[in-house]
Amino acid sequence: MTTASEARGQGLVQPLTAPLTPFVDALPVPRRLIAAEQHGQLTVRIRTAMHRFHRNLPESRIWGYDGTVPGPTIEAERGKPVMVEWRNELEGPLPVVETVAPKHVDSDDVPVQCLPGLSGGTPDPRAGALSGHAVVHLHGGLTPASFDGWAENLFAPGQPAVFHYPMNQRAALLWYHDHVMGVTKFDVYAGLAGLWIVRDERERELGLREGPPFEVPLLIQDRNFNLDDRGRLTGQLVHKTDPDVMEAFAPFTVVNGKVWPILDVQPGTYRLRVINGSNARTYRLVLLRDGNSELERVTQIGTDHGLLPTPVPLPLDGLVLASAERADLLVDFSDLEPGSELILLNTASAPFDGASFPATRALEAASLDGLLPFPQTMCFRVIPRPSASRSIPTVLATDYVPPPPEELADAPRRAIALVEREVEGQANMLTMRELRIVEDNHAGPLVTVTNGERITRYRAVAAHFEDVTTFFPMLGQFEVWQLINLTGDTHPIHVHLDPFQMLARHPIRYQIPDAGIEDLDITASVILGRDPDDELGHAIDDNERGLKDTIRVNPNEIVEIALRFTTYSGRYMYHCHILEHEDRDMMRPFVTMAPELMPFMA
Ligand SMILES: [Cu+2]
Repeated sequence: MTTASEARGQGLVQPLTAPLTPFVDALPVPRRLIAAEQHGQLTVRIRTAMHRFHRNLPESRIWGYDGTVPGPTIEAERGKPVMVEWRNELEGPLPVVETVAPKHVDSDDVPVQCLPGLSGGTPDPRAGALSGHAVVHLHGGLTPASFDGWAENLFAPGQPAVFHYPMNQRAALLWYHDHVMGVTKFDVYAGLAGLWIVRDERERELGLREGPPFEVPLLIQDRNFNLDDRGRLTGQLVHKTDPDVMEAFAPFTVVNGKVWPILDVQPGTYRLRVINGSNARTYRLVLLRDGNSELERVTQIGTDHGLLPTPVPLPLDGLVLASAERADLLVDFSDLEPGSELILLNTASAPFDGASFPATRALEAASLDGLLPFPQTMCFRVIPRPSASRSIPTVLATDYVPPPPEELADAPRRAIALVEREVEGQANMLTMRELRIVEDNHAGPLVTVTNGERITRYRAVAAHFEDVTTFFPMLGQFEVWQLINLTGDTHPIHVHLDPFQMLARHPIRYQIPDAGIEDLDITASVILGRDPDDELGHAIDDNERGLKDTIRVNPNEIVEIALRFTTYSGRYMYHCHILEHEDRDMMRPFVTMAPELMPFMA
């Protein structure tokens, strides 16, 4: 039997029948809130509201900035400060049912995360008691610490918060979202996310599109919904995990607040500002026409913190975006006949571990075991208009400088091990173990990193968010951070404040003895060099060579990044951007320091 979704999915093979029809709702474009039109002074009300995720779904209760999902897109100018009064008017309870299903699969062996409803789980009353504490973080913002949205500095409903954003930073697509300690996964899932675009003269010199119809922001998220007692979708948001998978990977892909929307496009060049705003899901996006990959239509011009030095093609397998990563894309539809349809499809199974999947096989990407029952993301349909393609500039950013090797040679180096620990009767706990080099005669649990003849010995000095702060980077000085992944999944690691640059991905192999992972201590031996069973490329994609604030650290690898904090002193955070990891407990503080204050640190 051919379902409507298969027919509309251009031959896409799906193991489950989609309970919602894809590509029937028009892609919404969030309302623009242009700071210059309001003298840089904005008020955003954080409200409980109703939102319809699909025309065949009842309305859903949500929490949204200005009561919408996504919130309004704030547009700012480089160098022109923006003040936002974030007015918390939330009314509880949390509009999301939180549950842990009792089993990973249902009676038909279908992983429960592929299915709507609670799958036998009971709603968590503690989540149901959440009444709407909030704190807003501008992701990618070069923001003074007081206004960065420290995860514990909350404002309850009725309590005011006025944040100042200097906007002394490159043009880029940022996003603002909730960051409350321990419950970011619920608050963002409930709808608390919006886009923030910084614009500057360089982009205007290049003639890049600004605003509708040719500049289109795409905030991609996954969501799940409850069922009524007759098995019909209710629209109530469900955050469901299971005993095997502690992250929520929801079956329905939502773009700008609609499930599987469709966008009518003119035969011209579009600028798509794409961001993955999902809790946990990584996307590998492929553009298909008549079942064939047409990635060559797409050129990437920018990444997390704005323009790349030169345009780059997408990776052959497709554009990988983990949670919070962004891409600025130019897509050429100019040669297409009216009525042509192109589908943006996701080929990344979940949890994502970096494994490749060829774009040529994209139609077979659906996978129940891979928690990807419905790979379709959205559809573009060409409408009759005169054709107008635009040439793509060959030189983009003129201010991009790679980190100077001589400064890196003397740079302080910090090592962080990403570690997953099983906890009896509870979800696994993920932490970032900050490592300190120890003497050769040190006794006790150690992480050794062997690079050829050289062995570096470390002990863990911090693991949990509330452990002592150990990172005090000096303003103006380059640092090199090594992120050592000792888990089986890819983690998108986000550092607040200034952007950073990718230096290297080193393949590693490692051993952790039984009981080697304790609450703080860890015993592991890490050897640089490829494991024979490791099939990952560990390459740096061209689009990872720009200014990044979130970087994927794949299994069996060490990622090295060069950071330099430039402007603001204070207490900031770095964390995994898989929200279920961040909340449990893959987040750590660091304090940026003016050099003149360092001698006075006790
Ligand atoms: Cu993680």
